[in-house]
Amino acid sequence: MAVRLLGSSQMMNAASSYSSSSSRMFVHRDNTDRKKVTFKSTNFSIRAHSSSLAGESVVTLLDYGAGNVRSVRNAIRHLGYDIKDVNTPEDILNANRLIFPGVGAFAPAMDVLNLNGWVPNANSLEFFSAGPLPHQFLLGEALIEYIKSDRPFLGICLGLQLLFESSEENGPVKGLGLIPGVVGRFDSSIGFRVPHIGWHALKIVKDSEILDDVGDCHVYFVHSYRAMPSDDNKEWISSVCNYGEDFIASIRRGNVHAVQFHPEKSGDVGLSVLRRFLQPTSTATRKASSQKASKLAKRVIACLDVRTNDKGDLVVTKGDQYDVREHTKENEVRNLGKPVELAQQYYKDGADEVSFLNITGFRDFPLGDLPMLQVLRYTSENVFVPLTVGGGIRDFTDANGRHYSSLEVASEYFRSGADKVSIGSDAVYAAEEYIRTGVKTGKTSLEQISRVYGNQAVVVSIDPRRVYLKNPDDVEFKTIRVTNPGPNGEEYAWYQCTVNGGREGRPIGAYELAKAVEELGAGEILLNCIDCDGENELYCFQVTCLLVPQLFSGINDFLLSGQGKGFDLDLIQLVSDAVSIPVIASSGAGAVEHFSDVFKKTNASAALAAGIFHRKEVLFSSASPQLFQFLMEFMIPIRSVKEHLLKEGVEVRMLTADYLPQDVQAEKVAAIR
Ligand code: 1PR
Repeated sequence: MAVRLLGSSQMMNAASSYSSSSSRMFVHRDNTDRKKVTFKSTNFSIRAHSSSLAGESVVTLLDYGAGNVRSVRNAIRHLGYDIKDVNTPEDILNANRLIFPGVGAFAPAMDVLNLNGWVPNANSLEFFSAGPLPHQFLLGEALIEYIKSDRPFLGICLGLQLLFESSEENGPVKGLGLIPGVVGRFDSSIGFRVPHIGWHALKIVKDSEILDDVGDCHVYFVHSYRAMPSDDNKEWISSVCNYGEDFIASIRRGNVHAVQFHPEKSGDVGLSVLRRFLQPTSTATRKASSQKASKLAKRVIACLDVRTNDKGDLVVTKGDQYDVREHTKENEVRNLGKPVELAQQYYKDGADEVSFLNITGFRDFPLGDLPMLQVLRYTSENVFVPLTVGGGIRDFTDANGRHYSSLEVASEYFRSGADKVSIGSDAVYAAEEYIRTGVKTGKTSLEQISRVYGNQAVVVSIDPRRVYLKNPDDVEFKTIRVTNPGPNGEEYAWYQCTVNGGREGRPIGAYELAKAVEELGAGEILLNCIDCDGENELYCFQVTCLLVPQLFSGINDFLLSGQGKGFDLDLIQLVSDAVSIPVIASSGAGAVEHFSDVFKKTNASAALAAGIFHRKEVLFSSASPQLFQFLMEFMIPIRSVKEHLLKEGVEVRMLTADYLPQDVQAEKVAAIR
């Protein structure tokens, strides 16, 4: 019997039904009272042999279809390698180099390793789940044997955790048992936000060739569980990180490597980790590491609001308080460029993440919007930082009466290259219902997607408007005393959530919504503010500077001095205090100081901006070639923002290319003036 799978919850069923008829496994119950399968001892000998497919340019990939492995595939291909997928235990034993990018949760991943193979299907996987065994070994047994024989292996994220004895995730659940230790959850009670999402520098504790290019650079992590260093496992550890406590960031023993971070999402540095694994003979020298303590870096995220314009083209647009139409006779949708090109540009400029928001998703069906899926596919081929996509994630019935679940919509986004999905309107309805009934139905899009893909893959996008009050007791929602009084001298406000792109106000506050969605499974909050969205004084000033050349030299000073109104700090602090998951501050950035303000005055983990990054694109296209070159090199807002943050003592991830010595910069400027 074959079981057709869409996600990891189905994998659990597949594994359970197989285990009951298999004589090769023990079956036991753990404290979750869920049927579990574990390996018999693996005292057998498997002779690995080379397959003609496993040539030097081929990498074997163990992908069981539970999340976005497209990025790992893209990164491997980007480095010039072909991929052979594992379908059977023999494929593991025949590999020359094996990469295991574990995704999803620990228990379902172990359940898959307790199977003895699968056959790929166009959009999902069909697993052999019972009946006569078509293969001699289980996948996990083959994996243990492969690793024990010191063959080239790279585990990524869950692919590291599964090597340990067990995990507390939905458990305890037994792991492969190769490394002593238990994988546990980060402790959010000590003031650290969980999941641990973002860029962190490593403390390298032993020579691990694949980390030779990393030095002090930051790499990208996203996880809620971690393995801890101990005397029993210290021989394995090659680097650690500190997030409230030390955790294992990578291991190395002989040819066996595993990393808790995501090299495929860590930009050029991450690609170099993969390259060094794939070409271990590379002679490049090791980059020095200062070993200085690193905190989780604050993230700077570029956001692209995407929609189809009146001509039918998918464009990046940007509204002012969500109004994206030009105030001209034609009333066209503001067109700021092409989504794939802009995303690539921001990646090169140093954006820590890129978000696409399909802003007409509330009325259009995203799976009917194939261009958006294409945008994701193309972008993920060349952009090696996390990609989030939002807009229209909800259940939908099309004109032919076919029903699509929000999980199917999200799955399609993940398969197309998204690392996270962002839910707006549907999360508001789910939170309202949850607050009203106090019952988690498990059926909302938020709950379903986070159950299958993990809460780190689910962002809730909140679109509130500030409502001023004379008296804080006038509403049933959480109010704040505002820093700047309202138009009639009001000293208080609450933040009313909206749906449908800000068109409809709902009877729920941002504070209440944030708390409810955290309980329902959100891993992160994207906190917009309609009142602050899309400040454009900076753009006007830049245009003026170009038209009046004498002012040109003032642009950089202006960028560093700031003119826009900035983030709504009251709102951001209100919501960050409500939850223990990371909060992304959004809306209103118009100057570099706004970023340092938001990081110094609130507990935001990341700051997202759109207008400040896009508008130079329009501006630059009218510049002379020399001026264009100058602007591109020195007026990159993302770089300016990060340099400013660094100067202000805020830890951020910098590109290695950003550290251009001052004299080289001065020479370049002189050459074009
Ligand atoms: O409700 O699940 O379909 O999701 C719709 C998503 O689209 C939501 O995340 C919602 O915020 C977004 N959205 C809907 N309409 C608009 C619009 O602009 N007309 N854009 C819209 C929201 C906010 C950010 C923006 C920041 C930073 N835009 O995307 O980029 O505010 O801008 P700034 O730096 O220029 O101030 P669903």
